[in-house]
Amino acid sequence: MGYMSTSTYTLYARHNAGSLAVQIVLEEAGAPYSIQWIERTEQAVEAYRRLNPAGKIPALRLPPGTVMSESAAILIYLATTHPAAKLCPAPATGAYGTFLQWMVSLSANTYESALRYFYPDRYCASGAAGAEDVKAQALKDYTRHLETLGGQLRPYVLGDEYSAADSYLYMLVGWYPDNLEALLARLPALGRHRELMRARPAVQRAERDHAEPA
Ligand SMILES: N[C@@H](CCC(=O)N[C@@H](CS)C(=O)NCC(=O)O)C(=O)O
Repeated sequence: MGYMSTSTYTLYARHNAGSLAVQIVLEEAGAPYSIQWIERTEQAVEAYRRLNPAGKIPALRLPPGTVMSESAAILIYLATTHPAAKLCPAPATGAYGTFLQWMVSLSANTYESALRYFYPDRYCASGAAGAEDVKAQALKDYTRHLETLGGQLRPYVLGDEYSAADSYLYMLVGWYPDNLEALLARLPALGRHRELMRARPAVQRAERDHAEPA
């Protein structure tokens, strides 16, 4: 595929997958992009591995031609390289440190527990009973991570400054596999966050595109 330089981004995406937060941030940034949907078939994923050897969604081809993966890294890259969109605090401020902290925590902790919940068999070698245990623990961890951050929203992750961390959190809350209504009732700040996010045109656009086709 090479390092062909273009003026736009290409988002490698899948319906209901981690590319949602990247599309939200591309929309918020007003960045020019196109979407390439990667199907779940073995053949499509095999071809996609030439671009992203891990085979995971999302990946983003940057205008210089580099294809990068890892959702948090992509979001940080976009937020930092589109300063006019104000999707993260200015580097060298304390708030930027807090931004990086939550971006990495959302990826390493919250997203990680979601993956453990949805792919439990990858996390144990002892068959179905073990996978059920992994899944139960993953749900507890998922809940705990959302409680930790949910208790700190004022109303956004960084206080009154909206940032790319909010798109990331919004996506991960949307995947919550247990009783989401009950969670949001218990964590009103998280419920309010969800309402604020849903009112944003960038979120509406990305959600429409990321919905599973009928
Ligand atoms: N750490 C990666 C995780 C990406 C990831 O696992 N994505 C899921 C979709 S949300 C995926 O590609 N799953 C397909 C698979 O693992 O086979 C990131 O943050 O980008």
